[in-house]
Amino acid sequence: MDPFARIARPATLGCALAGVALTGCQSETAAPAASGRVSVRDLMKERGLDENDVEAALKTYTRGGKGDDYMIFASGGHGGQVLAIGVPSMRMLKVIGVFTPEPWQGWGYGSQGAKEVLAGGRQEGRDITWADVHHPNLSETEGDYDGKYLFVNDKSSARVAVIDLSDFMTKQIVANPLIGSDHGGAFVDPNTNYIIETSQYPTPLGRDYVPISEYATKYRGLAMFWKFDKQKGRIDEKGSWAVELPPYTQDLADAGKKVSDGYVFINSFNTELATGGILEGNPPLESGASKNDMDYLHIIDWKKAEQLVAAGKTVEIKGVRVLPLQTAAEEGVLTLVGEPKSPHGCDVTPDGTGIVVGGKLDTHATVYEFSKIKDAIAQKRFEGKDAYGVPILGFKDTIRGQVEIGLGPLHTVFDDKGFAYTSVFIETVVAKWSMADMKVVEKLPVHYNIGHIMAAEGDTVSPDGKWVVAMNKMSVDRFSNVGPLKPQNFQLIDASGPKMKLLYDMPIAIGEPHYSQMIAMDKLKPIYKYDVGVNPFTHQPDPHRVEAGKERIERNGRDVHVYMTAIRSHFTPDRVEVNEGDTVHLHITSLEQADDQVHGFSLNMHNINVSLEPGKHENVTFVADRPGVFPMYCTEFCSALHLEMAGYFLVKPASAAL
Ligand code: RUQ
Ligand code: CUA
Repeated sequence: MDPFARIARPATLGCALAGVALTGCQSETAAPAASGRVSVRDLMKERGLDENDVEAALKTYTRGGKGDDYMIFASGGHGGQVLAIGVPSMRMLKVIGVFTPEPWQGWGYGSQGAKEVLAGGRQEGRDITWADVHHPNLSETEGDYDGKYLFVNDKSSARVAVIDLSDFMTKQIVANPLIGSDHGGAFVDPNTNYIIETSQYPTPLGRDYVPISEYATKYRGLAMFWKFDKQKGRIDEKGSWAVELPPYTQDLADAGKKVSDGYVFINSFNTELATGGILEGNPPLESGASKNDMDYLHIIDWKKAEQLVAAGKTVEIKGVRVLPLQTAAEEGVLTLVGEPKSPHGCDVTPDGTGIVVGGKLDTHATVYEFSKIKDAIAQKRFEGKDAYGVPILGFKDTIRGQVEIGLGPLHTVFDDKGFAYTSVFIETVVAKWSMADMKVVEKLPVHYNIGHIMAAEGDTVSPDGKWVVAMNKMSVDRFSNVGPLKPQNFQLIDASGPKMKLLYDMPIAIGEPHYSQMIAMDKLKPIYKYDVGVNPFTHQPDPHRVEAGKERIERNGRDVHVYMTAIRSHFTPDRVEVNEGDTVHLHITSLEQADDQVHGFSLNMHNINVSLEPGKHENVTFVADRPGVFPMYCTEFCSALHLEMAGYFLVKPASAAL
């Protein structure tokens, strides 16, 4: 049956909705709503909607029970997490706990597995429980998203996390011991051999004290190549290495693909080496860093670097093998080329032949031609060397051309029809331009001040087109006011037609997202449940898993092991009594196998809450250092008798135990 048969179709509406499946376009008068339904025209009038609004609604509305076509993985900014969002509905599907404790997922509230992952993110033994999450990147196979893993960086503490997309859980965090911040990264080469992380603000490598007057000689940048073991789904820290870079402030970066596979391109600013010092009478860092007309695009031949590392041409700093700057410069690993001042985005085209750089203080997008870069390096056609001995290629010698974009171009993404889309911060528009003509064909205003931009499968060798998302820094008046701190605004753009069309505003209520990637939903194959007793962090049956009927409490000196199961609607055992000062080890297995039958285990006064998805096994260790009576209960409304899913944890005072 025509779903619109019972909806009156005013002629103006039906005809105006090009591409929308309203049948017929004859002049009809609004039929009285015999069924009791309101006519679309009346609804529009009542809610003050025009035809554009209705088209946008029909293109994004997703009925309950119907999934989305794409998933966005967006950085959660200061929230320290990653957001999963459906497209086109723009429904928030999950906030994945990454660098920051997240109680719903039991992330950082007792789970031994989560504790170990979060411990990987310690810097020099310090817990850092927030992160400035910037750039999620999906794992790739031959330049295409394979739907297996997601990597993301923490700019503030120079860390990288690995998220397993089989269960949407963070499985590893590594902390870079050499640098004080990162920004380029986490991005991958086309076969995810490496997760690449490049520094932002230079420091002495290892962050030890060196007076800032020695900035030029002792402070450095870094490109870290985290070796990824695809079999294990883990970063192999021992197999990882780095390339030392000059103390320019390296910024965004991308890996080459297809013809340019084997190379990495990194933007930089502050090639002036400004270090601030306002009170000392210097210009602020921002103006000191914007004097030169050109900064440097860094070109790293990582396959060559890999060989030199294997040949032992590295020095070890804080346990990391580092290819020294001088070696990188002399051996042709590192080459520079000028780029218009203070660039930001650095994006390799889907075919790998071009590198698009957007300059915040330049109105152009500059496209470098990879084959020209390669020729110039091969023929040693250098214009000179920088102060660190790194060869510099000629700007004119290596570019394909420049596109006049507008004020403040930042990032560029691509579609399947040869168009590029550049975010333009100051002008607050998306500029769509033709890569063949190097000309802007359309500008679409967005609200407001777009930072990053993302397209469906936009960073792969075969983008899908269809959808573009503007990730706007401000929302100002787009939503009801929630006080001075306002959400940022994701705007969904239909990019399938000849003209871009703005469809939907989505507030992001947790931190400032920077980058995101959008993957076709059919590439993701998350599991529905764990086999009973599986530890998600090892994917193996846990050695402490508990079978039904084998629940027990075992004491071994001052260690008490509680082997517990959870199933609707009880924990077994539901009474645990220990002595003050005992170390308690909870081993809890969920015996559930039905979809979405989740329990949670919380313990009063102990800051403990773990999530028990179907089949999952969790271990929790703590010291019972406070005598008393503490209810424990299930934190998920799992059944009619959910409130009854509870028990008591009793700690006998040391005095009474004697
Ligand atoms: S960066 S927009 Cu990491 Cu462009 Cu923020
Ligand atoms: Cu189990 Cu509520």
